[in-house]
Amino acid sequence: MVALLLALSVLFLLPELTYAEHAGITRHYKFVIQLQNVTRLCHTKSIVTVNGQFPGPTIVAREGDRLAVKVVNHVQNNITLHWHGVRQFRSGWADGPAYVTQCPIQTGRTYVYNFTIIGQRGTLFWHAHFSWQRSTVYGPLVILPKRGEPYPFIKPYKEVPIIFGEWFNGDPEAIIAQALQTGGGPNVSDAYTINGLPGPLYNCSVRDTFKLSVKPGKTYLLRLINAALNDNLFFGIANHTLTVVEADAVYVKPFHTDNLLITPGQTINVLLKSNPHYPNAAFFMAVRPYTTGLATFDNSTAVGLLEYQPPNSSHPSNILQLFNPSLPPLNDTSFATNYTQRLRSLANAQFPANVPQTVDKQFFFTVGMGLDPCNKNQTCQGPIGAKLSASINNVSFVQPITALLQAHFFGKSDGVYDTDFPNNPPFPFNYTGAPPNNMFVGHGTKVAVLPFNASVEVVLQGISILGTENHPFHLHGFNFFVVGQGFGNYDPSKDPSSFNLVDPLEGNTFGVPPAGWVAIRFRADNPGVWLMHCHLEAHTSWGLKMAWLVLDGRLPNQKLPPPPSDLPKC
Ligand SMILES: *[C@@H]1O[C@H](CO)[C@@H](O)[C@H](O)[C@H]1NC(C)=O
Ligand SMILES: *[C@@H]1O[C@H](CO)[C@@H](O)[C@H](O)[C@H]1NC(C)=O
Ligand SMILES: *[C@@H]1O[C@H](CO)[C@@H](O)[C@H](O)[C@H]1NC(C)=O
Ligand SMILES: *[C@@H]1O[C@H](CO)[C@@H](O)[C@H](O)[C@H]1NC(C)=O
Ligand SMILES: *[C@@H]1O[C@H](CO)[C@@H](O)[C@H](O)[C@H]1NC(C)=O
Ligand SMILES: *[C@@H]1O[C@H](CO)[C@@H](O)[C@H](O)[C@H]1NC(C)=O
Ligand SMILES: *[C@@H]1O[C@H](CO)[C@@H](O)[C@H](O)[C@H]1NC(C)=O
Ligand SMILES: *[C@@H]1O[C@H](CO)[C@@H](O)[C@H](O)[C@H]1NC(C)=O
Ligand SMILES: *[C@@H]1O[C@H](CO)[C@@H](O)[C@H](O)[C@H]1NC(C)=O
Ligand SMILES: *[C@@H]1O[C@H](CO)[C@@H](O)[C@H](O)[C@H]1NC(C)=O
Ligand SMILES: *[C@@H]1O[C@H](CO)[C@@H](O)[C@H](O)[C@H]1NC(C)=O
Ligand SMILES: *[C@@H]1O[C@H](CO)[C@@H](O)[C@H](O)[C@H]1NC(C)=O
Ligand SMILES: [Cu+2]
Repeated sequence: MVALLLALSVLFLLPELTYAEHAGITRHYKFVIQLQNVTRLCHTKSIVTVNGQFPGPTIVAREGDRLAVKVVNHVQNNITLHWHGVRQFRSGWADGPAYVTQCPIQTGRTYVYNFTIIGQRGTLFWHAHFSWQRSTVYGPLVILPKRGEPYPFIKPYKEVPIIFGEWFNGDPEAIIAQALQTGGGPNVSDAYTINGLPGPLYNCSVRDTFKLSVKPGKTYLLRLINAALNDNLFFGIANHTLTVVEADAVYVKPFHTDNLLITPGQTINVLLKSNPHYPNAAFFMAVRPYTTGLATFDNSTAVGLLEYQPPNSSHPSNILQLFNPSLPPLNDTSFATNYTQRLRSLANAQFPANVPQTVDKQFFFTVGMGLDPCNKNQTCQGPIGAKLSASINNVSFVQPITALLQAHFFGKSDGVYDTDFPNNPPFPFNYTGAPPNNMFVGHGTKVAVLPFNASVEVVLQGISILGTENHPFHLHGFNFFVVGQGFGNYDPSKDPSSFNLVDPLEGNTFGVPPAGWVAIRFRADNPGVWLMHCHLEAHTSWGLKMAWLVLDGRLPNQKLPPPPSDLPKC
C-alpha cells in the first residue's frame, strides 16, 4: 500500500498531500487556484490550475474517509470545484456546480469542500464546474477500498491514473464566449492529452509524451478518466488486451476488450497484463474521438508509450518496434453499442445491484440540440442564421444569479426557479425521424421535484434536430442504473419488457445513443438540488441541463443539514 501511494505521489508530485494510516479519517488538502505558464504544441499559455499543476493533483482517500479540501482562489476568475461521481450524501453544499449548489468562490475568497465518501470505492475525478474552466482544472480522485478489503480481482502490481483531456492553443473562456455571442459552434481543441501530454503525432510535441514504464509479466491497474471537454473517446494499447473491472467507481463483471469507449465524465478501471515475453519493446496507447452528427470536431489522436523495462535498467531501452493500436473508426456507433452493452454490475452478495424494481415517478425527456433566434441587429453563425441552443423537453436551462440550493433551503425560491419542469415533451414528434419545422427552444430555470426516497425512472430520448449525437448524461448526487437502451423512438408499451433489472451497469455518466434512448433508474435518497446534464461542455453551455429538487424525508437523518458558514455568497 505504501508502495502504491508512493507510486501515485511520485507520478503526480504531490508535496501538499498527507496520507494517514487508518480508515475513516479526515484528509486535509489545500487547493490554491493559481495561474501557471504551460507550453504545449509550441504555444505557451497562462492557464488556471490547482497548485500550479497540470493536470491537477491526485487525491487519494479510502472509502469512509472525510475529505476537507480548502480552496483558495488567487485568480481573477470565479471558480467552483465538483467532486465528480461522489454521492455527497446529505452534503450537497459540497457538490460544486456553480449557481446550483453554491455561488462561485470569488477572487481572494476561500471555501472548504467538506464531505465523506460513503459506500464508494474506485476511480472518480474532480474538476472545475464554472464555465469552461475544467479544460485545465481537473485531477484524479482515487478511492481505495477500506483497509483490509481486497479488490474483487487480482491484486495489481501497480496502479496508474491516466486522465484524458483536451488542449486548446486559444483561451477556452474566450472560445465559449465567442460561440455564445456568434451563435455558431465553438472552436475545437488543438490536441487530446494523456495525463496532460499530447504525444508525438502533433507538431512540436514529441517531448510531451506520456510514458508508462512496465516490467514484463505483471498486472497493472489503469485508472482511466475522460476529462475532455467535448469528446467521447476511444482508447486502446497496441498488442495488449484490457480487462474492464470497474466503471464510475462501481465494480463490473470483468470482460476483455482490445479497445474501449469512455465518455466525458466517465471513469473506467482496466487491468493491463504486461506480456512476459516483451522486454525491450514499446507500444503506443492512443485516444481519439467517437462522434456522430454535424458538428465539426477535433479528429486528432493523442498517443502515449507503454515501455517495457529492459532487464538491465541502467542500459538504455532498445526499442525494436513501435506498434499502433487499431482504434475503431471515428463514427463507429456499432462498436460503441456493443461495448456499452457488455458493461454489467458485478451484482454479487458483497456488491449487490440495488436496482429499483418498481417506479414511483416516471419521466420522459427529449435531449438534444435546437435553436435560439438571432438578435435583430446581428448576423448569427448557427443554422438558418440562428443561434445554436440545446434543451431537455424543450427547456433550455437559464443559469440563475443565485444558487438554487440556497434559494431552496432558505425558502427564497420566488424569482429564482420554478418547480414545473415538464415530465414529458411539450409536443410529441418523430424524435428520431425528420426534424419538426420549428426547431426553436423555450427557456427557463425549472426543477423537477421528487419526494424523499422516490424510485425514479427517466427515459432520455435523443432527438434528430441538427444531427444525431451521443450525449453523455451525468447525474449529480446519485448513481443510476442503466436498465435499458435502444435506437429509434422509445416505445413504452414494448421496451420495458426487455429492461435488465438484475445486473445493469451502475454509474453516474452514460451516453444516450445517437437517435436512440436510454432508460435509467435511481432512488432519490439524497435531499438537495442535483444537476443532471450532458457532459459535452458545449451542450451544457447551450442549456442541455436541468435540476432535480429532492425534498427532505421525515427523519432527522433524511434532511439536508444547514450550509457551512463559509459557503460563498453571490
Ligand atoms: C508567465 O509568463 C509571463 C510572460 O513571460 C510572465 O510575465 C508571468 O510572470 C508568468 N507567470 C507565471 C505564473 O509564471
Ligand atoms: C467538516 O464537517 C464536519 C461535520 O459537519 C465538521 O465536524 C468539521 O469540523 C468540518 N471540517 C472542516 C475542515 O470544515
Ligand atoms: C476561433 O478560431 C478562429 C479561426 O481559426 C479564430 O479566428 C478565432 O480567433 C478563434 N477564437 C478564439 C476565441 O480563439
Ligand atoms: C505542423 O507544422 C507544419 C509546418 O509548420 C504545418 O504545415 C502543418 O499544418 C502543422 N500541422 C498541424 C497539425 O498543425
Ligand atoms: C503487434 O501486433 C501487430 C499487428 O497488429 C503484429 O504485426 C506484431 O507482430 C505484434 N507485435 C508483437 C510484439 O507481438
Ligand atoms: C481531420 O479533419 C481534417 C479537416 O476536416 C481533414 O483534413 C483530415 O483528413 C481529418 N483527419 C482524419 C484522421 O480524419
Ligand atoms: C547493466 O549495464 C551496465 C552498463 O552497460 C553494466 O555496467 C552493468 O554491469 C549491467 N548490470 C547488470 C546487472 O547486468
Ligand atoms: C462513417 O464514416 C465513413 C467515412 O467517413 C463513412 O463512409 C461511413 O458511412 C460512416 N458510417 C456511419 C455509420 O455513419
Ligand atoms: C461484440 O463484440 C464481441 C467482442 O469483440 C464480439 O464477439 C461480438 O460478436 C460483438 N457483438 C455484436 C452484437 O456485434
Ligand atoms: C443589438 O440588439 C441588442 C438587443 O436586441 C442590444 O442589446 C444591442 O445593444 C444591439 N447592438 C447594436 C450594435 O445595436
Ligand atoms: C420516424 O422516422 C424514422 C426515420 O425516418 C422512420 O423510419 C420511422 O418509421 C418514423 N416513425 C414513425 C412513427 O413515423
Ligand atoms: C463572480 O460571481 C459573482 C457572484 O455571482 C458575480 O457577481 C460576478 O459578476 C462574477 N464575476 C465574474 C468575473 O464572472
Ligand atoms: Cu450533449
